Amino acid sequence: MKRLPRIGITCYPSQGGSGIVATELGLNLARSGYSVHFICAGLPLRLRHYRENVFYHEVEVVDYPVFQYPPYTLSLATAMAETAIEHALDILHVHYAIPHAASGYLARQMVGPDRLKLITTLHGTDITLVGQEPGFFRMTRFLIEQSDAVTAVSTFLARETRDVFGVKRPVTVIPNFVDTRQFRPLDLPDARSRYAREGESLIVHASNFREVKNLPAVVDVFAAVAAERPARLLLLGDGPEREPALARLREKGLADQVEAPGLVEDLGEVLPLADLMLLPSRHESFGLVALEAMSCGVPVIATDRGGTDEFIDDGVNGYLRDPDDVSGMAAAALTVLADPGLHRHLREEARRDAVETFGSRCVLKRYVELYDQVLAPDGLSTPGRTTG
Ligand code: GMT
Repeated sequence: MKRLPRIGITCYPSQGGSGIVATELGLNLARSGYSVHFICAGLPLRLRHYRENVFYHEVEVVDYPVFQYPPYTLSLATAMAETAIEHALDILHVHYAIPHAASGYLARQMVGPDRLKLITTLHGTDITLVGQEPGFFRMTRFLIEQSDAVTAVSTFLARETRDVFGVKRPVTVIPNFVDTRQFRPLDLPDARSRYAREGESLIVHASNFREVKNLPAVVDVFAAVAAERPARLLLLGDGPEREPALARLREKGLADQVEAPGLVEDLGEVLPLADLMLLPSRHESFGLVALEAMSCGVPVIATDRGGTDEFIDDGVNGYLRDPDDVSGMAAAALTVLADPGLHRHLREEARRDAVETFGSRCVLKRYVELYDQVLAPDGLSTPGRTTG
């Protein structure tokens, strides 16, 4: 019997969506019998417990007084190559191009391009922001072209990759997915009462609190809603914009209507307690947390910039608004919160779409098909095509 490919996965271990997607992908593959080796700078957030077929290799970054900066990319490349040789990996699947695709490229060259394939999954700012920095542009384009396969988490991101970098190679769209058993509707009045009193609407925002998440809009929309009806805001996650957001809430006299517990590992237990999610990002290539909320039956008012319209249907299972349209977002929130029938309808539609189209099982088989194509004798790609 043909053995299943052995997969190495590299991702950022932090709370960002790319690390979550990579970890969930690896865990699902391991459940299906694949050996999955995570090669990362730290233990990914959702990889805390022992699981069969899952292996974790922490990258030790070598420092030396002569280095101005410790060369993480090179230590990662070495760890990838050593793991690939020792465990006979077939594929390195890297998430977030910079610098993971560079390390993967080096590792593949060290091991031998016939023995080890490189798949790069693009997640967002690796293409829309960081990858376009003049200091990274040429390198990002080179890595996209040199990978054996490239995937993007939305059609928007695949288009952006082709338009901005002028690459001709195929970029396969494999959308993000959600474990619909872990993220499911729950009716838990006791748990909810930790965050909101009887009669109060509970509005949630969850992110890594970076500038792109547009926290001022979260605060302003919440302020507009709270001016009209009893409401509380639940801020989940942590990052540089968390303190400024809390300060803005204090300035508006809303400090005692906010709960900000920081990073919550079991998001699937908390999201279903909310009535509505706000995700007014400056842009989102996908917006995984919005899909997780929808899977919990929580409608989302999300940014209309990026790939959110690939799973949010405005007015049907949530709302899409311009990130600067605070009054539009507040109006949508007030409409849905004031109308239990509409709210129920949105909740049901959100859950249904998450289950039917974006459940792990539907989406993961597309990664498996890609692995098989990349490993097929005639392969998928022709690394080396450059556009100058
Ligand atoms: O690109 C980023 O900002 C980082 C990345 C992350 O690690 O959170 O986020 C991106 O990847 C997620 C998972 O695929 C997507 O759901 C997010 O939309 C995307 N972030 C942005 O496009 C801003």
